[in-house]
Amino acid sequence: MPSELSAYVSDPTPGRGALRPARSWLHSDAPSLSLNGAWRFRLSPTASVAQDFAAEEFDDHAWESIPVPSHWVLEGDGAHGRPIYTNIQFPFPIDPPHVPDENPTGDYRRHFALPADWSDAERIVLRFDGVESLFRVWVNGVDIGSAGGSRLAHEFDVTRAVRPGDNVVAVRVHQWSAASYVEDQDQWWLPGIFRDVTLTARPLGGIEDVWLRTGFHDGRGRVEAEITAEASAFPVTLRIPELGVEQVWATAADVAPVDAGEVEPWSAERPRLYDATVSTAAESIALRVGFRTVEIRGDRFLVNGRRVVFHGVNRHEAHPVRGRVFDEEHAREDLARMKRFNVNAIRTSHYPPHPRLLDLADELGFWVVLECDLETHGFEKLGWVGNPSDDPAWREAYLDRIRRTVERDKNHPSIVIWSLGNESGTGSNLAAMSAWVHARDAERPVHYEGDYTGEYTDVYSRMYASVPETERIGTDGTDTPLLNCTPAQSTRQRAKPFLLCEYAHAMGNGPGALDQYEALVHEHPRLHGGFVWEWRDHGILATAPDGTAYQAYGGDFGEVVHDGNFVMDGMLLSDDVPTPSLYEFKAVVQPVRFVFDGDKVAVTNLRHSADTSDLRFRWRVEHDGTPVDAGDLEVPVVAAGESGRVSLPPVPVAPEGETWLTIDAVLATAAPWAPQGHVVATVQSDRSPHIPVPAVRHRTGWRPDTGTLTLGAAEFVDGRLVSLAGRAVTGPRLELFRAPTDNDESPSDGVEESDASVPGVSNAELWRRDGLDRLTARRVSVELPHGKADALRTLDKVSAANSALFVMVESVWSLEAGELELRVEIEPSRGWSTVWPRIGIRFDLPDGGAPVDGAEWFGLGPSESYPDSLRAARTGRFSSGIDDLSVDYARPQETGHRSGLRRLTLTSTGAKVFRVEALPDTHGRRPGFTLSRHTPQELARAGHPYELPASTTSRLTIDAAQHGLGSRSCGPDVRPEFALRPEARTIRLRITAG
Ligand code: IPT
Repeated sequence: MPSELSAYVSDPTPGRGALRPARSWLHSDAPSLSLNGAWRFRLSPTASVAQDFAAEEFDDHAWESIPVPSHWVLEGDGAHGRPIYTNIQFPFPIDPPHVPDENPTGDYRRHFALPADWSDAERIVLRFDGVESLFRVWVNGVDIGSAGGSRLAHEFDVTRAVRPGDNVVAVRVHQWSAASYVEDQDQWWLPGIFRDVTLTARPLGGIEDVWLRTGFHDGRGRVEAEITAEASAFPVTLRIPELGVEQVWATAADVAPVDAGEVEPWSAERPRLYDATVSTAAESIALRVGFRTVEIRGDRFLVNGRRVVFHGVNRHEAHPVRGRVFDEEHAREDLARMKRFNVNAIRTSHYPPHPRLLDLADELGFWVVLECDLETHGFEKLGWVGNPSDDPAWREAYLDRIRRTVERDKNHPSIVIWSLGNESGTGSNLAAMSAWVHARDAERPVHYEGDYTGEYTDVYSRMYASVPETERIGTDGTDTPLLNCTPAQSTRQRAKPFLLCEYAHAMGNGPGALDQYEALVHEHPRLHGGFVWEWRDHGILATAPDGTAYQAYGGDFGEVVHDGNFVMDGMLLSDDVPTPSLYEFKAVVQPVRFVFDGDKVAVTNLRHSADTSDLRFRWRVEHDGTPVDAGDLEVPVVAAGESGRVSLPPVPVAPEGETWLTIDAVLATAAPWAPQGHVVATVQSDRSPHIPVPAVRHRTGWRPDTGTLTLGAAEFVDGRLVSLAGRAVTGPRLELFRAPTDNDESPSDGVEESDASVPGVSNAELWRRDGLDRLTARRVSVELPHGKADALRTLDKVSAANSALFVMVESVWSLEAGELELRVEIEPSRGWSTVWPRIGIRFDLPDGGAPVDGAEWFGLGPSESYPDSLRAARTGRFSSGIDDLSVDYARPQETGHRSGLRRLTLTSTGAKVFRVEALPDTHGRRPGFTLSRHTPQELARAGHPYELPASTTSRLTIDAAQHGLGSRSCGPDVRPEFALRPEARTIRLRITAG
């Protein structure tokens, strides 16, 4: 590569010619022209292509057309290279600041007509809101400048280059550049002009920039304005019509704080905005201001004087078709969905989103941690040697990034914390960024997780701390120093508010323990909650060889290095489908909590500042899941932080069966993000009288026997079940295996808290070593009772090839009061040393004309649930088709377990096939069930849903127990109390036909 070019591509300092300082993304009435749309495009494999294309007269008619904004790798059906997914790894040699000669380079051209009435503009400015990663601009062949900083805005003065009538703009974009070293976020590498391109006419006497800091003190609003404009632009007028504010500043020196009088404050819960304008004779800027004051007092993070608890998510910009290209309608719907699931905060991981997103956050109401576009994670494997964060050669690049970040979005009330970036080690350049923020915006605290010891940040932050570690952070007087801290540094960090900038890794089926983290927040006020990793999967819509559409992840595009499905770790699937974890999150963080006390219930409002006047309370009573009574519960308005006790209605109790009282807090009127009646919080109370469980009938006098036998709905041949309710059945067989979840498959050693895990070896690997996925059985005996043939007893020894470990399985089929009962005793041998995924029995139900394709049950539902993720599950009656019982995780894995089963009816095209009643064991524990088209072994073998074999056999698994989910794919394993250790278990079922 010619050295001049190489010097350009590998220059850490951020381009040249772009306007500085950066400024706000403003809604101005100055004329502007969107240059979004079709551009001419040519892709070259290297950066060293002739630059003649920049000339005005260059003939581009043979070039193809590409939409702007877009990523070129997602356009043209694979003709423009393909997306690359890496987490920490750099997809090119670590040779900073150099990048490979193979550097895909996109050349873009388009014409535009300069509006005739722009001739009196003072300046014409060309703005790029996002280009990945380094680009250079020419207008009419005139070299304008260059810029790096992919998710940041760059503006250029093109006044001298444009002319009335037709103009040509040419842009060259390199996929790799020095900037790539500081943009190593865990996401797809997606080059191109992926945000808006806009030309604006800056009027003479216009407003360059404005910053309205709108504080809230003692019920009054206060506006501190910073106006950037030429002296000749004055007077400048601030208007907030609704508040009667009309303030004219004759000169820049006159600009002074304005008392806006009594106002309603802005909060994430009541996002009250006031329309404001700031105008000169030549230009008017429209803003929507929210009054709020951010403050740290001791170890509390306060807004408007009240502690904030973040029930947040990490939000990347990801879409299966558009990649990081913003779509306002989709973004709004996504944010509304967050609100419906009780999400109140967003960390913009790990870069500023499209600027419009912050307007939506202001409007819908979120606490936002706005993060700079910065990550150098790939240097970790070098022990951070050469890390740009501590290299003065990169200082200006870091400062440029944070300036562009803060300046662009500074007006938003939703932004309450600035974050310097993510996973960039530590060093003086980060400290310099923080110093710059402190000097520029003294009001909003600075966050950066990598500052473990708290040298330059205002809040203490960690990611993936375990529950006990988080508790230690919230507690004083423990001897254990905090991570990477001396005792003195620990004391410094404990003096600050704490948040988990990432926790509860939501990859695949999981996470568990959300409720344990939540409980800590209410016990230790220093803990301010956190941000689940992450909101959504980043799948890219692709087509399998057989034509099936699927969500692609790392490796699906033939990448040389990649990180597989680690990019699929959201609570939302790529196609916007909420996973059970999102329901769990919603239930765990619900802002209203209930505690029952006899015929009273205490209703506690855990919100930041909003009272409950927007809610209505409804109750209902169900007998064995069937509604018998319902009504409204009169709850007086409860202020934030307060509780109210109210009397419950008389609850009709069923003489037999279960009685459950459910209370829902619902929206009294529609909100911008949910309809009237939307359920915000739910609680259930078990009002059942004691229900005796029929005792196991003790039988003696068994004798070896085989032959054909019918017991109720079951038929046996040689002691083997062959049919149930007239349908062929195979099994039941012992099932100890589940298709490993991403957490089960993780070898990560973040396991200090669990007694069962082996650091560096995944649980799934241990299960495979023990052969749990390939158990075989040997029938030891088949017996019938002496006399009446009303029972059958079998004994099996279950074990795996080349293993001496075994499990004895004793099954007793009998008729009890005319009903068929199956009691299975599962008895492990000595020597099993790992956790087990499940202890269950599996029935395979072949098609038989019409497959078993649905379930109706009374138990926990409607979604799947596991021991450490049970809070969203409620007791009731539910029904579902077989396909909707499983979640389409991007990599097939364990799914569909429904806990707390009482009764289950399997159906086939709507007709009842047979009914299973699950009796609790002597400890009162109930089994769960899974109905699936696939065996765990089949699921475990498939990398994507389309790889699953076609199946007409339905598999019913009844589990005495399941292992928890945990968060080990990036974080702690299943907590010991939810880990399933090998143990003796009993399953008791009553089975009836139809
Ligand atoms: C953490 C990253 O900050 C985040 O971007 C994502 O990669 C997440 O992990 C895992 O999905 S860093 C990790 C080393 C804790």
